[in-house]
Amino acid sequence: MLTVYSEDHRLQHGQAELVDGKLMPCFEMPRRADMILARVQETGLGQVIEPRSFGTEPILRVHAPRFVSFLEEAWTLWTQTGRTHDALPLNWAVRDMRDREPEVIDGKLSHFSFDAGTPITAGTWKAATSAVDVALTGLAELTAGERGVFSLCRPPGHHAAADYYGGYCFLNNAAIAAQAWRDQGAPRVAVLDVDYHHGNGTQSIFYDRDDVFFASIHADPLQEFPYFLGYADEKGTGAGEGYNANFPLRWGSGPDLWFAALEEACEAIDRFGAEGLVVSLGVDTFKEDPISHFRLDHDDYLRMGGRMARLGIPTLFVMEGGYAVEAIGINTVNVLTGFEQQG
Ligand code: OKP
Ligand code: ZN
Repeated sequence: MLTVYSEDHRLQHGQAELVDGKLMPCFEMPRRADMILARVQETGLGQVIEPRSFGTEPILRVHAPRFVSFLEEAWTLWTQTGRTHDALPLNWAVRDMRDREPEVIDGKLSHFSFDAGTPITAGTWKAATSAVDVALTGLAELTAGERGVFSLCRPPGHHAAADYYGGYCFLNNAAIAAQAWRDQGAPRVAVLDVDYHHGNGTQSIFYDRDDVFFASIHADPLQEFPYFLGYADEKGTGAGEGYNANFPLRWGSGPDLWFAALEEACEAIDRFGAEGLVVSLGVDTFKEDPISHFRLDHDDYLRMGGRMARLGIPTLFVMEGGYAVEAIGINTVNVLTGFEQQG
């Protein structure tokens, strides 16, 4: 299988995120991608290629122009106020408060985000746009005839919605690829999100549409981030009704419950009749993940890839989460190997 990878991911290396009421070193770090790339190379998965540049047009098919400009300018505006450390927001609009974009950068950070775990740094824009190029280059290889392609995106994307960032995500790599696939003529695209956390951004982007089916298996939002989206009764709205499927699982869930959900998700994708599949591939479902509470083991990732392959449609794997850094390469490449081994 081809892997698309860019060194530009290194430009996103935040100092700290707010967790447990304390500023802690970021779980989402460059070493994650290094470990995955090393495993791709040591297993001989296939060629590793660099991304081509697609510019902002495909990004603007998914994200709001004001939001994209904000991401591009945020670091400059932040440093103009004399600060050189990472930019983190501090408070948010809830319920009856106003949906306004403030003039000052601190207010803008609040307006365009939903958590304090996602630092904007000097290199964030470059790294985030490069991750989009990695996803779109993977798509181009797929439509040129590959059966499966691995886009080793970093930073991840599935928590980013049309006009807000958070959960270590700035631009929604998977959603941008799915939209580009539609724009290139695929009538129906499915996004299958197997990251431990709900893909709230991707769900939000396609929630009212019947041309992109979204299915997500994740920790119950009653117990886990992002808390406010990802419930089983979210099935889509308007034309999109019936085209969104959530499979929340309780903390402590292991392979039995997880693969039962995967079976249901895959059957729904089959019925939908997708011509293409985008997998939001997070491996934070691993039993030793430091921020998660599922119990998948190394071999489960092989089985996961095998089941995805049986859908029998061109598949773009887009990297999302996974924070057990020593195991992230093994688990990720196991999914890809499992996919390849399934005829
Ligand atoms: C991003 B991806 C940990 C706090 C959770 C946000 C997690 C974002 C995960 N106790 N902070 O879906 O892997
Ligand atoms: Zn995750």
